[in-house]
Amino acid sequence: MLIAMRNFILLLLVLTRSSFASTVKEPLPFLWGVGNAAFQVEGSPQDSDWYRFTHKAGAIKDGTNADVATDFWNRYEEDFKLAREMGANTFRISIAWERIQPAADRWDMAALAKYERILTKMQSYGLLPVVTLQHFVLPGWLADRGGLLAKNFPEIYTQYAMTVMNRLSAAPASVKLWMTFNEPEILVFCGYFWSCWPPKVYLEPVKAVNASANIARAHLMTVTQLRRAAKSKRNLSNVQISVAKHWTPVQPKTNKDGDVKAAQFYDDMFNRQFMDAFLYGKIRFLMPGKDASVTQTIALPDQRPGMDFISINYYQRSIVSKLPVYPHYMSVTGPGTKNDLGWEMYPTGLYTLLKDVARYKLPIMISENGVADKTDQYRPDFLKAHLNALIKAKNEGVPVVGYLHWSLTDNFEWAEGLSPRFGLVEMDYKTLERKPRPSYYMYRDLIKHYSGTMRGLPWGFR
Ligand code: GCO
Repeated sequence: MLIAMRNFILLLLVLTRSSFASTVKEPLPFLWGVGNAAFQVEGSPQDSDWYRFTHKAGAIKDGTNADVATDFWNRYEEDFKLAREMGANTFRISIAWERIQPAADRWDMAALAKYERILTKMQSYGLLPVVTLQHFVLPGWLADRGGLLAKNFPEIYTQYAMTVMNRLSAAPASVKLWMTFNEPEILVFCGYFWSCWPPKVYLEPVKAVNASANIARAHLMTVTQLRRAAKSKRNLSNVQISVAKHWTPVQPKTNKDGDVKAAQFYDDMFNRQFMDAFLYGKIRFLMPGKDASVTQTIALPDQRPGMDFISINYYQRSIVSKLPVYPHYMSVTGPGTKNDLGWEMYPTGLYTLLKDVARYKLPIMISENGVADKTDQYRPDFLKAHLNALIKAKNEGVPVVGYLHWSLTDNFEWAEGLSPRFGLVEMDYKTLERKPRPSYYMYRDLIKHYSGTMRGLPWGFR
């Protein structure tokens, strides 16, 4: 009798649960994870603007390149295993556009199938995939046509993005969390203003605003097509999309009017104008300089915001002052202790920005946060302090849904080369051996400690 009753109760539970699940979104767990990007880890590169750049004499500070990197293209399973053993439940990667579309009129289905295998393997380790469609790198043929400024860039990008999402949102890869671009503002500023990355032009504000507008148009066009397609295609119906936005909390150097105004301008130019474009279709890009502005409004379907969640990469704050000469502002790192790249470590900034970004009233994922620290002298405390800041904001009601540390392993740090070490796991680039640092174990313990208390929020797709 007892057994029959127990079975009846169990059956009842299953029935209520499944009918409930079909009407209410189940919360995802809090996302604990790590992230990387194709060019920085995969190795075996194809023709791209960055491949060409890394093979130019003197372009990369330490003279290294990303031809092998961590060989993630072949060794991804080792990294999934390490992430899983650390207790992570999420792993962010990016797709190399130049592999999928090696020429304007050629699509490489074998490369797409390889990503499908990588993502399926990832999930067999209990890791939820977060996938970035463009993380700084453009195919060589597109760079030849002008890169971000190419004629029809938004259409070209959208065709690529939809091809990838159509395939990889379906089983077996079943990716539901996507980012169209990584750090568009860094891409634009480094390419057209500060002259650090390809196409490496210096102080070209008109090109910078046009490139920003093209990225925003590409994002909005992709979101529009995705939402239209989602009405009839099941695999796309519960996809969530965002842009990984680098966000720097901005502070004026002094209370003087000039510094305060310069800081406001910098904050708008670097942080807010991008959010207004991606969320509301309000393309209003301004850079210092005559004629350096673009304005346009793009209507979004169903009046929904153009991002389903907010995704933030946080590294440091910016201290801004007025400059008497062009570009009329100067931004420097803060006064606190610096990491190996000279960036201030400032956990309070994570709290400040979360409180600020809460204004957009969407779930917020910290999609990057980490530190260049070769000897791992700072990383364990860095992790603790940043997670404390995150939890403080979450406890005060900010809808934070995840934290992805940058990065699981050391990797290729763009124009700086292989020297900066961002990994919880140290890379021996000669043997490609992966050796967990003390901070790997610290993150494992922190995940374990917080997992019991950190609840997910009712967002997501299940
Ligand atoms: C960026 C990128 C990463 C970097 C990381 C450390 O912010 O530049 O998203 O590719 O490697 O941020 O600088």
